[in-house]
Amino acid sequence: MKKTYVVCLLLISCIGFSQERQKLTLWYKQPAGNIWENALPIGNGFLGAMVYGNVEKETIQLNEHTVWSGSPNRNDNPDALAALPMVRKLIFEGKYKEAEKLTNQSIVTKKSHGQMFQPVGNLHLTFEGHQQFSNYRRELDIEKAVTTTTYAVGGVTYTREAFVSFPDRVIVVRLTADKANSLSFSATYSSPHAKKSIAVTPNKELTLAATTADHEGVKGLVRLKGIAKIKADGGNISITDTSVVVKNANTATIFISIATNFNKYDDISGDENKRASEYLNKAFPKAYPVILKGHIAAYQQYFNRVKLDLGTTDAVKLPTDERLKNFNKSYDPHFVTLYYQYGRYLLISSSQPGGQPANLQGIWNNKLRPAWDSKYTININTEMNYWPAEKTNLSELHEPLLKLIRELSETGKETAKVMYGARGWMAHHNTDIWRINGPVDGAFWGVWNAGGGWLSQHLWEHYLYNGDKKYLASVYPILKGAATFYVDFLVEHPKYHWLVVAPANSPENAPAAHEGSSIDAGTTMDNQIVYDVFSTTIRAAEVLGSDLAFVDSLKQIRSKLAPMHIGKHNQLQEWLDDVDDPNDHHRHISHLYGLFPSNQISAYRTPELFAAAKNTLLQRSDVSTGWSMGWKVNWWAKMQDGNHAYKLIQNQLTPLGINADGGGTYNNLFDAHPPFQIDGNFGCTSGITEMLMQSAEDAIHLLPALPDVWTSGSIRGLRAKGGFEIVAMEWKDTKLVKLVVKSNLGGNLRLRLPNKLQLSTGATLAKAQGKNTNPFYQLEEIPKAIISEKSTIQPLELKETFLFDVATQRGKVYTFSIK
Ligand code: FUC
Repeated sequence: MKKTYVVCLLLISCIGFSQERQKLTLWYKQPAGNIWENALPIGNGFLGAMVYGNVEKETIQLNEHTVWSGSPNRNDNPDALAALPMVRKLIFEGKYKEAEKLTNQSIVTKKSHGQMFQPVGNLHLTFEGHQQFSNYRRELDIEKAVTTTTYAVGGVTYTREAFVSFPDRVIVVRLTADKANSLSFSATYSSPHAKKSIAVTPNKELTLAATTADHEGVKGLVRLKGIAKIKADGGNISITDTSVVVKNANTATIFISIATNFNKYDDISGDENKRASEYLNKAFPKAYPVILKGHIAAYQQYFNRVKLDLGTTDAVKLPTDERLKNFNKSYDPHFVTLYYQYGRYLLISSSQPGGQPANLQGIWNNKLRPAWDSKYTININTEMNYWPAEKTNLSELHEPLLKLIRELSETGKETAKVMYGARGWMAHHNTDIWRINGPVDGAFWGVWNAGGGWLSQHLWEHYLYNGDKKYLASVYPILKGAATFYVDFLVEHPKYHWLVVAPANSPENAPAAHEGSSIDAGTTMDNQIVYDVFSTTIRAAEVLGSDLAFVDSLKQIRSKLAPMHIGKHNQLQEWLDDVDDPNDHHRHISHLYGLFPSNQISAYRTPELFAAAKNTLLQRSDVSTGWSMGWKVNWWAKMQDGNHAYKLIQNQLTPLGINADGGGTYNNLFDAHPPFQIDGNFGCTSGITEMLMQSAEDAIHLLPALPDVWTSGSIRGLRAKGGFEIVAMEWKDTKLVKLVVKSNLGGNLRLRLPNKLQLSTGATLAKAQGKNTNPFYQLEEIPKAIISEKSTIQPLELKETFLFDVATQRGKVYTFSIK
């Protein structure tokens, strides 16, 4: 008895510090059935697939990143230019309903409201006689990016593996049986497209050709071609009119290649047949172990950069859907690790250099008409998708978004000119593969015109992490274009006399006083975005040492922007007028853009605004749609409140249907708006990072928001601004005990720590002095907030931290430990 007790104690400590590393897998005891959100996603940024793991009739649902409805098109509304003065006049006179009406008539597009990301179709595998099975398990190993389904029928164990090869650009499905000549199945295609043809060629290729849908007056002209070809060992392969049939094989490998005629947003002259054949013919001769090895190596080159350990408990023994069900009632810190790394997995699988950026569903969609067209909503969702990119060490995967921004800056020049008579470029609140910039969905949503401005900040962020001046010079014209648009578009507010954006809105929300219209001028978020666009353009020009006359005029104009306001409910005002409703629980809290992802609201530099941001967060409440909860994890991390951030993680990691009026998580750990929207996955991964490390202020802040449930843990491989890499970091009993930082760019490393550390040489760290000299840690002086006379706002009490400076050299590694 005594002995067992001791063993148990040992075991508990083993569990706590997880000596035995727990594999990162999503796994289930039952097939997905016909529920898409039970199926498991695989992808390589160009191709995506959902693997159902159904036994008798397996389905592999297929996506390709450029399969979109429509064809090259624009959706500007040139009537806007003539209507603009009147719309502004009505707004400034407080006639919001009328302004909205005129906006709907003359500003909102009369053309496409954006095209749809569409599926390719499905590959079906039918296994006769496999209705009854035992020993079933399906899993997605996110350390290898491979799904595996195993089961037994008639004493034979069958295994199916599937992955989307990164280097070979094909989907590979490997089928094996543990007894010779036991593998028999037939393969067919189906597709929901209206214009399609499915055939089997004499050389036993299963082909699917389709053309995407016409939509909102735009002709569907994307042509896709899918080819599936099977290599079998033993047995034989035959064909029918519609299927390829494998009989009595030992193993079979299916290669699926998909391509389209899409080249670029304005060019669809590619040859989908040639492309699909080329990818297939290159991959097909390769032996399975070779192609698998190449795939895993390419994937792990990204995935393995970050390792997180928050502890492991017995809960890991359960299947993923049960862990999700139990998460709020049990102690399962490893589930957060799994969800965190799943976010990185999903980004690696849906966003690769040369491909399209992750859309609302990443690259996974089975519907011809998906929710919100599964396009790019750029008033939050698309940006959120890329929040984890830099800090979780996936900087290269930011590329598809950065390219989209470049392309929007090309198409958005005409929009700025024809709609608003402005130079530079702009985009409203949505875009699609054709890089539309016009206002869609109606004035309430579409009038917002800061999509380009917000997106442009990603260009600057990429520079702050990597410090590549050549890159900065290449994107400077885009930043400048975003700023130039505002130089021309801002108008003086007749009442407040600041320069403001008009028309504007605070995305998708309306003050009660506006009788249901969202239209306004000088909303807080817009003011913050314009401030950032100007500030980053100024900084970029200064780094590049060019364009200084423009810098000068931008500084002048910037000084006339509206500062932030603290209102009568001690809240950060969403609008220039103090009209916020403290009972408004709207999912968008756009004015907290200034807290995160921007850094204008700071615990250290703007204490009153920081306190007001907290009140706003409390007033808006916690449970909401998936992405909204993901954003809140980041905000509470910025508030340095780990327990509240953790509460939001709990809210988010709740099975669908439990959070009243809110989102949650599907069995395959896809984020639920609902429906599935991938932004929440990415937002939460970003938020968990922000709980452990932040680098937005003048220092790298470690463990800024550790919740009580993660007293001990470790993380490796995070990246911070200024080219610093947190090679390793370990904490015990809430104390940071070990830290290893690599300096890739040199310069002063300023650390904000929860406790004192010493250098591995034993040298004590120098207390930080004055302004951080590191050029990547320069901060703007935020204009003083205007505080309502009715406000009683007081700065919050912050946890004690310790600030140190370490002069670093490029390429060197610095190790710190607790005394
Ligand atoms: C915005 C949000 C919705 C949804 C949609 C894709 O309109 O307000 O919640 O996320 O984008």
